[in-house]
Amino acid sequence: MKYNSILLKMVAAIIALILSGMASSTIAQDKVTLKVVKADSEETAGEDGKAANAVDGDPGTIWHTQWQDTNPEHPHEIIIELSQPCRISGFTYLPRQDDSDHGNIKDYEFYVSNDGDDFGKPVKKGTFENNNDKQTVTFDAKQCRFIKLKALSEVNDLAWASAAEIGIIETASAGDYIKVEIKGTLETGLMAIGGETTGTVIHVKNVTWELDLGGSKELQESATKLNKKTVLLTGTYQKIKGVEIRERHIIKVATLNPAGDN
Ligand SMILES: [Ca+2]
Repeated sequence: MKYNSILLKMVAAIIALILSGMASSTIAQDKVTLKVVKADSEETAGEDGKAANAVDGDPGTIWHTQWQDTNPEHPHEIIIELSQPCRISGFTYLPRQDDSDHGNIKDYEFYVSNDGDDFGKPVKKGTFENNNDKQTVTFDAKQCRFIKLKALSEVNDLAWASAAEIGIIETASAGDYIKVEIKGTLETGLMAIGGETTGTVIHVKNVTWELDLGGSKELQESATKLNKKTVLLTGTYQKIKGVEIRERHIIKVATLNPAGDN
């Protein structure tokens, strides 16, 4: 009897390990997308130079400041919103890829912001190379929701600014996280949440959270030992894109301890 129960526990632990591997292999972080929220000027009559072209992923389309009826002077600026707050360590500027250099930015300032209003001082100032290669500018990582590229001058000292694509460089630890401390009932074993199978969950009142034990043997052992028990755990909350359901709410566990039975 005793031997059987030990064997069962070992099998359960192995299943939990396999499931945690399956769960982490089917998840993918939300990709950050960019949206232009403001540009001081855009040419939409003489050509399709709308600001949104700077983030449409197509090197063949450009943002270009007005040139048909009026030629507003520098500085020019474009403000871009990220689909989620992000840690970035730089940005990229792809000049227009046709045979013109009109609007190619020479001197620039780059800003970041959390609210889209207060951009403070530039995180970087510089001068782009005078060619149409993609230019990458890096700086110490900054958390932000908005970026602003300000053009101070043009390669031929003309009035315009243009861009084929503007992008961001996300740092490895991209995205926001929320630290959590949860007391609830742990459950390990094969179960389904909205069509997804998962290995370990915690029930708190009527809410069930998926747990990511990060492949830690120690945490797996604790989870097996604490099955159906009241536990206190700490970790970080993440929203992850699911395969069968749109969003999965997952707690990446840092510590897992018994909280006394009740
Ligand atoms: Ca484009």
